[in-house]
Parts: sequence; C-alpha cells; structure tokens
Amino acid sequence: MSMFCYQCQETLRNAGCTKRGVCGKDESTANLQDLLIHTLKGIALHAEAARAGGAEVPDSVGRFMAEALFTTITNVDFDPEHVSDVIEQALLVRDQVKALHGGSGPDHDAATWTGTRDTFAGKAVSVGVLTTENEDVRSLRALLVYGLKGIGAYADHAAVLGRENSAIYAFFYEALASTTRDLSVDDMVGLVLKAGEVAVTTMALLDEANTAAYGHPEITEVDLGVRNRPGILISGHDLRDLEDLLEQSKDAGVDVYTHGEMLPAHYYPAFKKYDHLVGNYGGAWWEQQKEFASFNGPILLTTNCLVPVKDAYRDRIFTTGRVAFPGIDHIPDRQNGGRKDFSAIIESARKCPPPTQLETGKITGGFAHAQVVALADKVVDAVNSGAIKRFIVMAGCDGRQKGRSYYTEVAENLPDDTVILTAGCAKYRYNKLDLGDIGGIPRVLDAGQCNDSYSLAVVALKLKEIFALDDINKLPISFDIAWYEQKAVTVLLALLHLGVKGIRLGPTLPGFLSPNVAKVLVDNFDIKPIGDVQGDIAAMMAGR
Ligand code: SF4
Ligand code: SF3
Repeated sequence: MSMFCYQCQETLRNAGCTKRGVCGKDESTANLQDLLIHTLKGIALHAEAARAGGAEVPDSVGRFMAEALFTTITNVDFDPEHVSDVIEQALLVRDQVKALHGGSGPDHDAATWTGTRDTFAGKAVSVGVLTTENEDVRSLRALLVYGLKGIGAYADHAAVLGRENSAIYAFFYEALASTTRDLSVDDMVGLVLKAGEVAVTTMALLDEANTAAYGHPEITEVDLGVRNRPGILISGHDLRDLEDLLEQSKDAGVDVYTHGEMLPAHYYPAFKKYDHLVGNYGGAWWEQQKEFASFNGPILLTTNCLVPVKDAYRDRIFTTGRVAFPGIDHIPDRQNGGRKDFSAIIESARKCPPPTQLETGKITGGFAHAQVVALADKVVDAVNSGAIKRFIVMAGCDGRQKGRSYYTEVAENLPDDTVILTAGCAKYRYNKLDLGDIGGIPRVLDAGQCNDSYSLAVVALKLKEIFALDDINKLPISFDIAWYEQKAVTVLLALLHLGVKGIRLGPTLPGFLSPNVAKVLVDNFDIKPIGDVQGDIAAMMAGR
C-alpha cells in the first residue's frame, strides 16, 4: 500500500484507495495531503495552548486553516508541488502561532515535526489516517475531519466575500487538536455533532455573504443552448471569480457559460445585468472530459470538481484559488482587494470557435429561502388543499457510479403530488426531466449550490413555524440525500444538528464509517442506506 484515502464516495471497493485514487489523485499528492492535515493539527495544538494562555489567535490563522482544509477536498488539488507549497506555509503559520504562547509544548509530533520540501514525501507516509489503529476511533476522527474540510471550504467562500467568524476558526483548533488525543466515544461523537452546529453557522454566514453581495436568488430560466460567439466556461462554486470574469469580459466579444455547480449563479440579481452571461453548458462535474472538449473555448475551474485533464482541452483550461493540476495555468489570487486578472482566459477565448451545442431548452431554478418564503402562501395553500402531499429533499452531489440512476428513477416515479427540493450538483440527475408543476409551483425546486442546502433547512424551519409544529420531523418532508465529497459530509452533519431524522443516504454509506460508528448514526438519527426505488418511494410517502 503506497497511500490510503477513503474520504469520498467513489473510494475503491468502498474501502479505500491504496495505490492511486479512483479520482486520479496520485500517491504523492494523497500522502502530502495527509501531511498537510497532520501539520494543521500541530497549528491547532499551538492555537489551543495560545488561547489557554490568554493570547488571541489572529483570524489570518483560521483563514489559512480554511484554505488548507479546502486544498485537501476531493477533486481540488492534484499537484504535489502545490500541496508542498501549502505545507511550507503551514509550518510557518505553526511557528507564528507557537510564538504566541512562549514556544514550550505541546509535544505531539504534529506540533513539533520539522522538515524541508525534499523530506516531506518521506515524512508523509507515516502520518495518514491508518496510524490510528482502532477502526472506530479512526472512523470518528475521519468523520470529524471530513466535516471540517467542507466547513473550511464554505468558510473560505464566505471570507472571499469579506465575511469571517472567529468562532468557526476556534472550532478548527478545538476539533483538529482533539484528534491527537485519546477521547471517549461520547466526547468524539459530541465533537462530530458540534461540527454539524458549526456547519450550520458557516453555511448561514456564506448565505449572508452571497446574498449581501449578489442579492437574493430569484426564479430564473436558464438557457441550455449556445450562441455563435466564442465562449468561456466557468465551473466550481466561487461567485466572486465569476463576478471578476464577467466584469473583465463584458466588452470583449465573448460569452460566458456556467458549468456544474456554477449554474445557480444565474439566479442572483447581480449577475442578470451581464448580457454575455448566456446560459449553462453540460451537466455535473463527472461529464466534464467530454463537455470541456466540445466547448471549444477556455474553461476556468474555481473550486471542485476538477477531474484529470485530457489533451483535447489541456491548453485551454485554467485553475484558480485552491484548485491545481500539474502543468495547467493557474490564475493568481487577488492582490489588496483588487480583481483577479483573467485577461489570459479572455485572450484565449478570442482565438477559439464557438461552443458545439449539446442540448437546447431551459431549466428553472432560484428557489432559495427568500424566494420560497415569498411564495409561502401558495405553498401552504397547496399543502392544506392536499395538492402537495410531500416534499422530498434530494440535495447533495452527483457522481459517476451507475447506482446513481436511482435518483433519476426516484424523481421520475414519485407521485405527481410531490415536490423535490434540491441543491448541489445532485440535481443534474433529474433537473432536465419534464416533471411539470403543481398549480404553478415547479415539481423540482432548485435552491442552488450544495452550500444552499442551508436554504432548504431554512425553508423547512419556516414551514415548521407556519404549521405550528414542535418537531421538524413532523413536516411532510423526506430526505433522500446523495453524497460524493466532503462538503456533502458537512451538509449531512448540519442536517443532523437541525434534528432531521430518517435521512436516506446513497448511493452507498461512507466507507469511512466503521460498523460501530454507522450503528451510532442509525440508532440516534435513523440514517439509512438507499434501497430500491419503489420501496423507498412507498416508505417516504408513508413518512418512513
Ligand atoms: Fe480515492 Fe476519493 Fe480519496 Fe480520490 S478522494 S483517493 S477517489 S477516496
Ligand atoms: Fe458537486 Fe463536486 Fe459535491 Fe457542491 S461539484 S456538490 S460533487
């Protein structure tokens, strides 16, 4: 075994990638990411010591942690050189935090190891998740760290838009430091649940950041076809990157298309003023190799999910932010609050033919909490009259696995008096089906990106209030969630914190859940694996 990673849903045999990631991550990148997490634990230990001594740890440390955690999410960073850069920065940050408490202790290896770039690979093989021998302890630590990765990503998105919360950063320190200690099972479960609480705080912060900057999402039709000018395709979750790109390209004679998780950008009022933001191209992340080839123009990956780059578009794909791939041009970060410089992408577009059309038609989205609450009377009437019998939350991630056709089949076979609430790239399994509407309310309501699952929770809590219920589980809502990467782990923990029970999770339960830890989730939250389509639909309609 030359590496070990089991953080995503596509991990080999649902047990672990041991030679190379199914995602395409090579062993050196995987091991260096382990070393980065190890070093973050060291920063956390020093931050705890500093705080215990009364020192304040600057937000810049928490911000660095968020970025570094984000770097290790599936389909973000495939470049061992780049991960090594981040480890070097982490060692410097660790020194900075150590100086805050006078420099003595803690003596855990994470807090004390040192090395130079040429020694990182040697060190990295000794610090991965398998160094925790007890499989239940390993599982609970993994669940916590993966939840933190998603929190890190969402906190980073919020920080990019100027919103930070020191309490989120303090939880990074508490949680990462905890994984270096022998804690009781109850204490570890407690931290996992606290991660759910912090996940809600973080997604709320990001929601505030997005809506303050770009307005509240509105019902919007998004075009799926193409125009006859050269195009730039932007993928990932970073709305500020989109803003910078749209500003710089508005008079350049090129169009901008969204891909994957960037689709919900069309729903924000602030982006509607750009005539050259023309539509969405293609489907979920895993279809990108084919779609990027036929797009013909340059592609910008702002966050996950990137997959290994094919020759067909190697010379016209760009990364930015935490995303990196060996040999691919990387657009540097903003300087002093300015804009990123996307001129190389715009220049590249001018030389390219227009995109090859893949499909025509439109899809409708923009049902984030403010829009749904604005429609609340209509929704409540439909529930009271029996026109809507049940809401099915089908948020989360899409992925390559064949078993994910389950979600399309559920959408197709749900009774006509149900409404699907969605967020995240999971929607691509059913957002182009013609499922009709109920008295003008579309049967698929898309709230936005995976982080906008928060919006779905706000909607559920609002309905709970309107119907004067004392328990969210008494609403006519079922949760049938799809997961792939660690942001979905964060969303899941957030839902558990909000008291949601009986979530169906698929296409498989996480490989990092040991049988005992899975049992804790089943016993306390009634989490269940997805089953067969008809059986699950019948159970959900019966409120089970
Ligand atoms: Fe395997 Fe997923 Fe880890 Fe990639 S991220 S190495 S596919 S477990
Ligand atoms: Fe999708 Fe990667 Fe998870 Fe943001 S883009 S939901 S998988």
